[in-house]
Amino acid sequence: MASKKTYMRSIVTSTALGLVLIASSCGRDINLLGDVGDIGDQEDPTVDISAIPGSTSGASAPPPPPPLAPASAALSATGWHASNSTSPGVSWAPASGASRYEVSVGTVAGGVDVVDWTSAGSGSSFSLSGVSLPECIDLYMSVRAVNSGGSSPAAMAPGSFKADATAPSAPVITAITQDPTATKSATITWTASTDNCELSNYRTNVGTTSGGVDVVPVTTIPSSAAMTSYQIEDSIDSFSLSVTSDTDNYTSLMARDAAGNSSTTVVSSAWRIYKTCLEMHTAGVVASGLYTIDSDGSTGNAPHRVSCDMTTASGGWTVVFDHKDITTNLFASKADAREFNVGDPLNNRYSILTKVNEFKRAGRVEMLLRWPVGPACTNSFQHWFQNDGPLSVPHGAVPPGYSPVSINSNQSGWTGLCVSTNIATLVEGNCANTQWWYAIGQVNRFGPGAPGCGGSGDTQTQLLVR
Ligand SMILES: [Ca+2]
Ligand SMILES: [Ca+2]
Ligand SMILES: [Ca+2]
Repeated sequence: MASKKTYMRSIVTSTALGLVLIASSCGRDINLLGDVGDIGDQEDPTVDISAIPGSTSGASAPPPPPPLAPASAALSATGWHASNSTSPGVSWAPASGASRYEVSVGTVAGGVDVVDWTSAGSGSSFSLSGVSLPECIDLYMSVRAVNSGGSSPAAMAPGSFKADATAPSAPVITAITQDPTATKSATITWTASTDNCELSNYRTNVGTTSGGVDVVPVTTIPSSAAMTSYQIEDSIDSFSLSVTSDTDNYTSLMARDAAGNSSTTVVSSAWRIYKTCLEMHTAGVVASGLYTIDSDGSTGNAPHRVSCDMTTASGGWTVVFDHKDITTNLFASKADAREFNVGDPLNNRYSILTKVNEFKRAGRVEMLLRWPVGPACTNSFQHWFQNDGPLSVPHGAVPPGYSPVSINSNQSGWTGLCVSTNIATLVEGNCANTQWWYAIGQVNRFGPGAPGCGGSGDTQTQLLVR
């Protein structure tokens, strides 16, 4: 302590000569004059006089001239900045004579109205932190050099940035349209997100669990700020998609703003390529129309486009045979009538009779044979069960499991459907007798059309199953 007191006396002596000494220790400015009266009885190891510039010279040098401004300054990034408490980095060319630097932020180039000159150390780059920047507007940064003689003019970093630390609102999925195929997702529709600054786009992913990414990883929907619906399609918009049939999928959606902030993620209800129109109907799809199903499940044949009747007799019917304009539009062969124009259910000659057994439930198939345009029985139909599809039932007896539900015509001994032995048609509905009424898959003309419901003038025949 003796040596300490000696140093302090030298300060007092200097004071007597008119010097004012300020020492900085541990980050605190200490007016040593104010401490003089305490010298005799305090122990203050924090003041090291040897570190005070000029303390041993006994005279002050004139202040140096202020340094020149840094020759250049630059922002590490211009444009959107996903923070309002930090700035982008600003860097500069070291200025001769500088002992340290200061940076500022303003709403105009060179401005200090947002963050006034703030110490930036003695290096050549700095990022502000712990500040509160206004969001969404152009902000500009400047740097100046400082020494004990003053400060340089400002060097303005070219360009500007916009702070945005606020995420967009989450989109709200309002509908999911059941229209997936092997290469297309269901269509999701949503209420647009909003952002405090600028909404940029949406990102989406698909998984077999809610929020999952195992089907489609998180991918940006390009140029999509104004979008409110989207259907992911393989090889479109950077997406790669292969949908597995008979498996639930979930589509996730999030919005992003221009700064890259993401909203919370929302997830759709489940969607899938169903096996049958009845499964879709049971899942809540109530609109008749064209859909893709995979009637033999995730393996075997590829999914196929079908027409679903969601209203007749409680709905859920898959059209498996549709023959229009029978008078002039016969099948070329019985083989054609077994399976024709798969995937094109609106064609004048459409048949997936080969797939009927894929629609079995509890060991039997529910069928509906319909004549939409008559003239004999317009829009009337036969509605029944039998154990197997008609291609699996030989002619000669009532098909096993035949069980009528609603039958409009018993002409010529209707019994359900079986393979016909007649050269004119593939399938018929008089399995236990020699007639071939209720013909399906005609290759020869019969009178003005088909022998169908109660006559021979029917020009369109449809078979539906569920
Ligand atoms: Ca924002
Ligand atoms: Ca399949
Ligand atoms: Ca017969």
